Amino acid sequence: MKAYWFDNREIDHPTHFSAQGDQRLTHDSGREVDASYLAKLGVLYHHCPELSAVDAIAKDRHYKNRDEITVSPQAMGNVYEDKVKMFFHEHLHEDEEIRYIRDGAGYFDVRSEGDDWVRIRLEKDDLIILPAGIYHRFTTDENNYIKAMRLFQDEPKWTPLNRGSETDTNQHRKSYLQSRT
Ligand code: KMT
Ligand code: NI
Repeated sequence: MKAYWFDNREIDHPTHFSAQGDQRLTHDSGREVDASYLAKLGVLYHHCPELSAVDAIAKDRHYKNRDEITVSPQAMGNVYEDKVKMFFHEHLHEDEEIRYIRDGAGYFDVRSEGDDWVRIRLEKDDLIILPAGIYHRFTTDENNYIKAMRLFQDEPKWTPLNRGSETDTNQHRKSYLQSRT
């Protein structure tokens, strides 16, 4: 895991720019964000080389279900590009989102207190917990490959609610903002 302030202005690999899509570049401002600031946002990180650690977290938080998803052109075929664009739409969920990376890498961007993006790079064995109500988005990196375990408290219900006037007044959003202060 590495977290840093997202640099909106970055054009870091001009040769890949149009072919790969801007969202998959690093956008690293060089200003790091530490785990304690993530915790302030309600974002929790765990390094889990052993699956037993994931099982313990799942048990502790009353998670009953899980699945595995591979996001890559090989696994998804021609819907891959559309999926990646969809994941990158800023949204929230009314439930916690837990992701455990099994292989490959990707970025979760989360909104800071000042509504700036913090980019969190996750690789194999990284586990992240995003609280309900936080605005976020996801993208693969330039390698276009991530395999992740998704954990669900009950049914796979993590409908993305795209940011807008309705999400700003959503009860889960309000609760999240209250928990952050
Ligand atoms: C999400 O929440 O955007 C996803 O599940 C993306 C794939 S899991 C790394
Ligand atoms: Ni999400």
